[in-house]
Amino acid sequence: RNLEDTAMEKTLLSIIAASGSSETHVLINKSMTWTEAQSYCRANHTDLTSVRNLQENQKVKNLVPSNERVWIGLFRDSWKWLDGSNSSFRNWRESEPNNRGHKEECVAANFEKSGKWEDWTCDYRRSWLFQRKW
Ligand SMILES: [Ca+2]
Repeated sequence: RNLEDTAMEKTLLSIIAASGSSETHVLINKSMTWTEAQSYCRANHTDLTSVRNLQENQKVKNLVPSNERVWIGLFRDSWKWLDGSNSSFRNWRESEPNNRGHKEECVAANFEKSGKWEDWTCDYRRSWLFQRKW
């Protein structure tokens, strides 16, 4: 494979991603901090998963074992999605976000609780979800 082929492939993938109707979520069972997971995603031209509605929550619920908490792409900048998604959907667990110790900046979905969200310190190591649009 030469460089030109690789460039072409990237372009094609970008086009498909931009038009993307079908979005795939992938669970990575390798414990990382939220920031490490984000870096890994960025290096692969993707992002940690956005959960923008109940339908997407169901999608990821089918993917993650029900005893797990996983990082998702939401972070405290008045709660924004990494990929820039706009959505008013919120799925916080009761009494969350509670910002314990004033340093809980990242969000994990708790699949013991149907994927409800909890804010956590970003340096906690856990599995994580990323999304790809091809
Ligand atoms: Ca919390």
